[in-house]
Amino acid sequence: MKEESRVQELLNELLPDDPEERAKTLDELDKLLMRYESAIREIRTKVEILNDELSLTGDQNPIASISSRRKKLSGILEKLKRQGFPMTLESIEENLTDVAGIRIICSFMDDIYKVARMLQQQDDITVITVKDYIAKPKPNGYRSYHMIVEVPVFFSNEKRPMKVEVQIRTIAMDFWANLEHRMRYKKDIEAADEIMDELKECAENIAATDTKMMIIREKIRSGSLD
Ligand code: 0O2
Repeated sequence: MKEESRVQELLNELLPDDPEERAKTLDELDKLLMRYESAIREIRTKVEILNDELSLTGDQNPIASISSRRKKLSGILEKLKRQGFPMTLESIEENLTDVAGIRIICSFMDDIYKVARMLQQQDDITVITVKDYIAKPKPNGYRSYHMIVEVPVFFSNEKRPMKVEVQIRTIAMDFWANLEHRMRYKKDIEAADEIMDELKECAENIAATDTKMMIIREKIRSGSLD
């Protein structure tokens, strides 16, 4: 089935038949997606402010880069369907935690925890879940620090708590995850087991290098006069 008609089919499941109700629900859907985009902006601004402040106190840009994305409508509907959740707007907010996503890339491993702690301490942020795949890597070698947080977003006549998935990892972990992600979505790949073993080995090497880079940074710091 063509992608477009598949999305339309899923959308039809979510939308009521009555034309007036249908238009109303479409409007609400637009608003919901806008709220997720606003939530991303809230978290992104918080992270940028932290980075500016940490840079001033001598930490030299602990954050290398920030990227964010709002899941596409097709991805949202597919995930609801795949996981057997009701095809409703309420169900999106209740059951999906990764509609809004932000990825923070740090140079050094300890900066990951510093940034995570600073976000967690902000009193308008509610931490829903934390998955520390750095302390406990996935069997394939995946390392990253994940949090689902809720942040209030203020609109003209209401305040809405919105969920955002925050992923924090080093440049090297991100390099690895991007390549592994490509592998995961490639079907019928030859020598898949061998590649997975090689990726696992790279993940271990990357973890060792990340640790060593922190040690070298400390040596440089303590050896410098400022
Ligand atoms: P995509 O294609 O990146 O969006 P969830 O499926 O999110 O409801 P889960 O899987 O328990 O629940 O959440 P988890 O473990 O926090 O993973 C969320 C996201 O982290 C994934 O989203 C990936 O982006 C990333 N991730 C997790 N495990 C791996 C991994 O082994 N390799 C890589 N490259 N990325 C990983 P999606 O929706 O699964 O995928």
